[in-house]
Amino acid sequence: MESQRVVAGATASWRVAARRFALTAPESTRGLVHSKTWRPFWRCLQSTFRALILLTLRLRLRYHPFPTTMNPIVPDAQLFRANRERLKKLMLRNSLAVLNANDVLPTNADGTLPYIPNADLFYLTGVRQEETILVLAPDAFEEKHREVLFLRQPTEHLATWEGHKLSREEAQKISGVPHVQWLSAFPSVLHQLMCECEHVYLNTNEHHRAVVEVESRDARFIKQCQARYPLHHYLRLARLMHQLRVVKSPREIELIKAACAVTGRGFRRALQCVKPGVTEAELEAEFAREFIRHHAGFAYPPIIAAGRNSCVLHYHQNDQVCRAGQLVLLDVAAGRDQYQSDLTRTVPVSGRFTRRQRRVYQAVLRVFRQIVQAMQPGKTIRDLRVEAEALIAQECFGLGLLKPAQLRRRDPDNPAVRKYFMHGVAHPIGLDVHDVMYVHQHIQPGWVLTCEPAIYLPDEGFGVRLENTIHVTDDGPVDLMADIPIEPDEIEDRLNR
Ligand SMILES: [Mn+2]
Repeated sequence: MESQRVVAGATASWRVAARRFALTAPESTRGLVHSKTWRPFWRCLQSTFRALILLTLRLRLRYHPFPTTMNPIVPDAQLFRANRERLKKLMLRNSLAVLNANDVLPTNADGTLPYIPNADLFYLTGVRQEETILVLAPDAFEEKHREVLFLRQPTEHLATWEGHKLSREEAQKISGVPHVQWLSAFPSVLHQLMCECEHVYLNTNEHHRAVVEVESRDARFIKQCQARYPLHHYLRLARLMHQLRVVKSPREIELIKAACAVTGRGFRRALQCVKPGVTEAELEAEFAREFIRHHAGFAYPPIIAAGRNSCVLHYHQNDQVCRAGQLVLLDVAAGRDQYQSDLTRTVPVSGRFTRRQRRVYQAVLRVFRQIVQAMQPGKTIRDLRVEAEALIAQECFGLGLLKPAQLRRRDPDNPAVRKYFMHGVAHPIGLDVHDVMYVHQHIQPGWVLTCEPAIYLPDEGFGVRLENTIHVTDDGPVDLMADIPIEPDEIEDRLNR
């Protein structure tokens, strides 16, 4: 919006300049630069150029242009409007839902962590600005109360210190929410709606692995709301959000694909630098360069783990030297426009796998392919894990790691294979890397899952994990990272170019 205003302003001053030019055209061109008549013209020309430069910068920053070779899709109001419609269909009659933005989290002194928008609020509005509130009341008496977005009111002071804040028109354009108000209007609108409605959906973090030690904005709001209106029927919005978010629409798939494409670029770039003596940090920097250039970021803290470090599941130190003969595990992927991807490759630092490394690599790759094929609607994530454990146990037998007796002794809660493969084989991914779902849910078409089998051999100084982002469809699984090298020959070829 602002950039359009800049253009409009520039065009207007250009017109004034042109008119002045027409009036003074007969004058000799000799005195052009110095003449008083011409000065306004030059000034206008200058400001037009300045406006054009600003416009270019602003477009680059705000609208994330993408090279034409990559998918140019960006999330838009159509997506968020459709998401709200899907949610409203699940809400009880005469109900209200309120969603709050995440807090800006403090660090030390006056520092703050980089802002992470609330995924549910983004899913329903596309707005990534702090302090935003969304209210949905599909059956509200007043039409203007059925969908309302509340924003922090922009001020000169905020503009100077923090930069641009959304205008009401901009928020309306991004989200498609018809009514956008400043936060100061929220208490009275809320009170009116609370007096009308019976059921209230509020948001909590119900991710099955979430460890929440700080109180979120939503959690504070729940306390305030229940204290002020204790007799309403309160419901869990998370139950509905999980149900919706786990099934991705075609538009969301395009967005995840765009993130996968940036991940592929980063991996190919990092491969060019893998050689004995390179540090894990230098490889991380190669990924970062490629991601940032393409308006993306790390989807999660990258794991760049050489040698034995590859057996540390959440290794984030990334500061060791990669040595000849070692493998380096790269669990690094990009997130873009809030949509995430997840990739792991394990590559030989010297450019060639040893025989043993290659055997283990191919064992993991076989399991990877079988589990991708096993990603069919109707199964649960747990089913996939059980299948993966059985396959990896067989491979471990082939590799001389497990004995036949260990294979026969079946303890479903603690199979012998967990010594070499101790984590899950799949998780949903989307707005969050470990996206929301309920563990008992059956996989449906539209789910996007990672497939990440591994074999860890700390005693031998290496582990191998391979991971891609997979789209489950009616016609079978589609590997959204099928173009990213995974065959050991191709990895070696690239390393030796
Ligand atoms: Mn993963």
